[in-house]
Amino acid sequence: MGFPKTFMWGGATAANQIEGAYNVAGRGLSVRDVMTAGSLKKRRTITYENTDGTPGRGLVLPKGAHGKIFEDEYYPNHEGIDFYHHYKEDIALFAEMGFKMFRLSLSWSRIFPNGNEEEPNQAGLDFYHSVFDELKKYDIEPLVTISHFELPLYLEERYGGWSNRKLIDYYVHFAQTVLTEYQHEVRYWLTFNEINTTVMFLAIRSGKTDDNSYQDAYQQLHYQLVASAKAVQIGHHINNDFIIGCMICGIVSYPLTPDPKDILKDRYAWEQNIFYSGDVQCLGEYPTFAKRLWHEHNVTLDITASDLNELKKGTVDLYTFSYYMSSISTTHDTDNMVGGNFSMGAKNPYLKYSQWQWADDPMGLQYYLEVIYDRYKLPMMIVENGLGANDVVTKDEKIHDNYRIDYMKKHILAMKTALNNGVNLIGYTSWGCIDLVSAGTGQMSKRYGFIYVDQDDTGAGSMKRIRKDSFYWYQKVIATNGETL
Ligand code: BGP
Repeated sequence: MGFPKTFMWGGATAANQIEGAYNVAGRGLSVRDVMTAGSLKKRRTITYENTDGTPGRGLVLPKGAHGKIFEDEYYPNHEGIDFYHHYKEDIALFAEMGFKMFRLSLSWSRIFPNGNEEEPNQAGLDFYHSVFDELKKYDIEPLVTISHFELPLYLEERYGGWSNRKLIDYYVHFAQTVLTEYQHEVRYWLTFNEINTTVMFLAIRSGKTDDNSYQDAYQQLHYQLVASAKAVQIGHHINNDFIIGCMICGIVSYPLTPDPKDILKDRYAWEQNIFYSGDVQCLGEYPTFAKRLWHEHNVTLDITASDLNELKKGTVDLYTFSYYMSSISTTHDTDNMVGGNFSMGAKNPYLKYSQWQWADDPMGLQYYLEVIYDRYKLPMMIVENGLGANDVVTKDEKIHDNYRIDYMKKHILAMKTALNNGVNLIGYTSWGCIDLVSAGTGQMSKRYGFIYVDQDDTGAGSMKRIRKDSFYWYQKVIATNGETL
C-alpha cells in the first residue's frame, strides 16, 4: 500500500512571512509589522505601554514601539518575499512542482485594517480573490488559515489583544466575512495556526509558574477556542461541504528515563501542550485533566455556560498539525541540554539536531500520527514540516540542498508507515515551500523552501526566485505519488 490517489501534496506559508506590501491598498498595521528582526530573534515577552497609557501584554515588541516604525531598524514583515507582487510567478512554480494544495493565511489587517470595522477593505478582499483565481488555473486547492500568528495592531493596543473577550467578536466577524466571501473558491479552512502554542510556548520559554503569565495564556487560549468553535459553526452553516480543521503544533515528547516521575511528567506535557486544545476542538469539551492544569498553574478562567455550549457545537472536521521535532520530559538534572528557538530541555542522545537545535525525528512523526488518529479518528493532514537551513548558492546559481531532501524523504517514509498502519492521512503541505521569513528568528537565512528567494537578513536582495535541487526532487515525489523518494 502507498499513498491514496487523492493524497494532497503541497506546500505551506503564512501571510505575515511572505506577503510584504505591509502598507499598500488600505492595509492596517499588524502586530508583526512592529516587530524587528532583533526582537523576533530574542523571542521574549515584554511588557510595554500602549499609546493610551494602558499596559500592553504578551507581545514581542521593541521597547517604545507603540505601532511606530523606526526607520533605522529592519522589519522583516514589511517586505517578506513580496508575494503580494510575485504571487503569479510563485504559484506557477508551485504548479510546476505539481502541487495539489497550497496553504496560505489571510492578513487580517489587509481586510479589516483596525480589526474592528463593520465593512471590510475591498482591496484587501480582492487581493485574495486574485490569488485564488491563479490557484484555480492550475487546479491547486487552497487551504486557508484564517489567523496565523498575527492580528491588527489596533486590537492589541486598544484591547490588549486576546486577553480581552471582545476579540472573540472581532475574530468571528472577520471569519464570517471571509468564509462568506470566498465560499466558492475555498473549501479547506483552518481557524487558527498552532492554537496550542498560546500556552505551550510559554511553557517552553519559561517553565515558570510564579507569575500570572499562565493565567493570561490560558485565558487567551480559551477565547481563541471559543472563537474557533464559532467560526466552525458559521462555516458549516454557509456551506456544509466546507472542511474545517484545527491546527496544532505537534511536538512529540518522550520521557528521559523509566523513572515513573519522568513518565508522569511526560504524560502531563502531552496533556498540556497537545491534548488540551485538540480535545476541545475535536471532542467539544475540556478534558478532565484541564481542572488539574488550571489548579497547578493557579489559574481562574472566565468561562461561561454559553462558551461551553459553543465549544460543544463547534467541533472540527479535520485534525491538522505541524511537525518538526520531538522533545524530552524529565524531572532529573542533566548537563545534556538543547536551547534553540522553540526547542529547549534535555537532549535526546539517539537523535541528530539541526543548526537550530531541533531534533530530527521522523519516527516521532509516525508516533504522533498514530497516537492522535487513535484519539480522535478524524482525517489528518500534516500542514507544516521541513528543515530550516542556511542554504548556499553556488556560482552557477544552484542550491544543492540534499540535507533537506534527506530530512523530507525520511518523514515521508514515516507518513507511509502510519498510513499502512491505518491512519487516515489525507495530505501533506511542507512548510515554507518557498523561502520566507522565519517566525522564530525573524531571519531570511533560516530557509525551508524548494524555491530560493534572493533576500538576506537585512532586507537586501533582488527577490529573484531560483529552483533548488529539492524542487526537482519534490516534483518527482508528487508525480509518483510518493513512490520515488
Ligand atoms: C511554526 C509556525 C510557522 C513557521 C514554523 C517554523 O511554529 O507555524 O509560522 O515559521 O514554525 O518556525 P521558524 O520560522 O522559527 O523556523
